[in-house]
Amino acid sequence: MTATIFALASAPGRGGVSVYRLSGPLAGQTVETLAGFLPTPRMAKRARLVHRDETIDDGLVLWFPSPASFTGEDVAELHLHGGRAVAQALSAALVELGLRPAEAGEFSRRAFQNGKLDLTRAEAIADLVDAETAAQRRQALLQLDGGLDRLAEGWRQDLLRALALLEACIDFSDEDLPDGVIEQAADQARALAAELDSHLAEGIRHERLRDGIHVAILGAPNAGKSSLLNRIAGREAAIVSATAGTTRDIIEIHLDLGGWPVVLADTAGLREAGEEVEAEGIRRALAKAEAADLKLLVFEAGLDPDPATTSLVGPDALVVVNKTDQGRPPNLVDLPQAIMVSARTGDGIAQLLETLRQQVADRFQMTQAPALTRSRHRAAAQEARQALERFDPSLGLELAAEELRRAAQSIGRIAGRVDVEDILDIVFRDFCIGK
Ligand SMILES: Nc1nc2c(ncn2[C@@H]2O[C@H](COP(=O)(O)OP(=O)(O)O)[C@@H](O)[C@H]2O)c(=O)[nH]1
Ligand SMILES: [Mg+2]
Repeated sequence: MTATIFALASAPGRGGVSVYRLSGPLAGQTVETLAGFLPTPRMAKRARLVHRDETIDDGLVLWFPSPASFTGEDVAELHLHGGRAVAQALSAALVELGLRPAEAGEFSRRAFQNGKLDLTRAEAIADLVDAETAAQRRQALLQLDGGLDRLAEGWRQDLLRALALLEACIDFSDEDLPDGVIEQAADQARALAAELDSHLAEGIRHERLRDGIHVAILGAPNAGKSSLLNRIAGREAAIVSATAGTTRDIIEIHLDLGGWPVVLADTAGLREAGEEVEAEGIRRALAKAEAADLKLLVFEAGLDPDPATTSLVGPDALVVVNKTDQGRPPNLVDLPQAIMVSARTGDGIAQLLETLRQQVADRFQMTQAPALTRSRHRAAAQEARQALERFDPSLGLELAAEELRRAAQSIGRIAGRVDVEDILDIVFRDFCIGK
């Protein structure tokens, strides 16, 4: 028999309400034992929960009989006073009554297995729980709405239709077939390939939105990169030192920039390395610059722009001139649209952040929804794309049909319609307990 599981589904502060969720065959019987009754389905009812003549708490109980519940199983919810003693007494009682604590993601996993959620919606729940900014929340809600599931299922149906056309050609002899059937299948495959290309191109940006948009701070040693990061972070996140070359590792802070999730990374100074550790820092700084979505290039007012940093000026870089508080005029030869700041006094930082926000918004404003938001989705779409690349009816109908079958299989993996066991662990691994 399936185990009945329970978990604290909310994490309240002191004085808050704790919601416990129970799911499985023992859920109803457990509520009856503790509350003395089973409430009308989906109606909250006040109850005193008693176990072995000891009152655990006075709260609300809800009853969601199978199949109309989140997991599709019998589900009960107990809304109790938040507090450690209540949690301890309840957990002990539930375990004694034969339930066990749920593992991370186990409720969603059961919902998926009972056909209540497809994988993209399950992932959207995890994303919503993790969403830290408005843009991430909106993206998660779109996916929770089933947009990606419908999109992928539409692609899969297109592939299955094209496959059916080809199979008809294989099964019947030439003379029985209406003209143009093979061409029709080939047209469908071509159209789908083009659509996959456009979604794959945009998918990277959606993944970035999910994971955070990466901005690297680069510049010569002592230009004030670490001070700038600290000023933006509002705390001592990076070690600032008057000795050149002290930032040897990468320090990152996460920002909510007007709704956009930004990961801002400090780096070591760009110059000839004096010692081995520093050389490694510079190597990492350049790798970070390469991988970043945007770069903040920091120059020091009054000094000639150093060639290493100047070489990084480009459309994905913002030029910042720091230490404007020292009264030395900025040397702006070859530096377009520089933003003047002082990490020391905070002057210009608001304008820098606003410019950065605009750049991020310009780049990441999405045109395509729903979207491939995870590398898992992209990998599946890419596999399908490769199968369509190989698809060529002129090389033999059986071979061509096989490629369509492969493409449909890959696309089916996005929503979890095929090869389910392989991907379940990957998907539910990152969930939190109680979801
Ligand atoms: N006057 C002034 N000094 C600054 C400013 N920003 C940084 N510094 C100083 O410049 C030195 C190097 O700063 P740091 O942030 O470690 O530079 P990094 O090597 O680019 O990370 C430190 O002594 C800072 O106090 C600024 O805006 N004005
Ligand atoms: Mg530094």
